[in-house]
Amino acid sequence: MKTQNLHQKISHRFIAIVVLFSLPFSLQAFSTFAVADSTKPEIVIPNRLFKLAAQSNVCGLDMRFTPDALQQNFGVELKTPCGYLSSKVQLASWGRWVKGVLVQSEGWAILSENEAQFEIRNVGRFRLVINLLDRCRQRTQDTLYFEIEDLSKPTMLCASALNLSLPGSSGLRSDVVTLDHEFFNKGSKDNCRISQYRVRRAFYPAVIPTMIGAGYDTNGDGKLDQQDGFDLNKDGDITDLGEYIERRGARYWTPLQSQVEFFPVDTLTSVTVELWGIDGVGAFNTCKTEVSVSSSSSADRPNPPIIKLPGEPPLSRGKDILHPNLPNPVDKEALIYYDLQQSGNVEFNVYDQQGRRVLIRQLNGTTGRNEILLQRSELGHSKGFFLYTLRTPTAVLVQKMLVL
Ligand SMILES: [Ca+2]
Ligand SMILES: [Ca+2]
Ligand SMILES: [Ca+2]
Repeated sequence: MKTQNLHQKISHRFIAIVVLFSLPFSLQAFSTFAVADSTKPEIVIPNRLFKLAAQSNVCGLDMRFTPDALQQNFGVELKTPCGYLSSKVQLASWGRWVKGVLVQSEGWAILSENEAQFEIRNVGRFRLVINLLDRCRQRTQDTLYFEIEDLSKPTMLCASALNLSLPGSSGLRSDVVTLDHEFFNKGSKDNCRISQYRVRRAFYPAVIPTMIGAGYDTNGDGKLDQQDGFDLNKDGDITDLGEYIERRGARYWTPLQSQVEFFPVDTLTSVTVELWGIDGVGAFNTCKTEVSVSSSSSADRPNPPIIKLPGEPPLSRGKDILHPNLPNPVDKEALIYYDLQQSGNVEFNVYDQQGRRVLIRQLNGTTGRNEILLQRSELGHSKGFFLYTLRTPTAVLVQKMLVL
């Protein structure tokens, strides 16, 4: 390209010299001729619409607008047969933003004029007007558009395990503690901003009567399932956005709401709470925390649960733990808890008595309590003792189970 420009430059000069020495033109006539002859600078834009991803740490992009950066980011070529003098850009956003908040939704708002680099601090549509000036003082202007999209999920941080004491003052129904999402959140963030926080809690079948009493059986059929929920985003549908009661393994989860409740019946187990953060484009992420519930009044403690459940082991602190399966021996299904000190990928394997691996699962474990639900049918037809292992980022843990 440079050689070509040089070549063109030389041929222009050659024509000028020939004109100057061979023809009796006046100086006025020559200058008019020279301007008319030089080729205008050209801005080659192969595409006019671009999609760019916002940086994961900020809601926007740090952009440079030098010729090299324009070429690299947008494939723009600046052609100046007469010699490059300068290129300047005007950057505008669709709508006006102040500190990440949209204050005017329509119209182009100019963000920068003639700056070689600029820190864009919002997402959305942008217009870039390029002005190219060559050494013959000829200008060309062209425009391209790009959109910066937020593709980064929120980073969720949950409060460390909580010990919660119920007031226990005036009977079962009033002995309830309600905590909102802020209570569990200890500084979650997003590259843009988290538009919604939601929270839900796990419960075992033994807690169903209490949950029904607390109003979670929204269709009033005496059962808790996916038909029950709260239409938080008011689209007439409770099957979206975790607005329904969900069963995962041995536990149920309440719909996502702005707050969660703890009841006297919770004094029997620790309660896992899940906090959700949803950013402006609907990308979400979650974290979990454990709540141990105690009641200050023994008179308010509930009767033993109607359905006998195997006790959930206490959460381990200080090292990764693979707990014994519940129940043991295994008849139809088994629940296996494991505790991690740090979230990460873990591998779960089950081996039969001959040492053959009969099951492998790659799991994404979170800090604190995790669970694996195992179906008897997944283990083939063998009976007797099986070994199961969990490979965590820091340890390989082994347990034994008896399968009927
Ligand atoms: Ca985001
Ligand atoms: Ca129901
Ligand atoms: Ca809905």
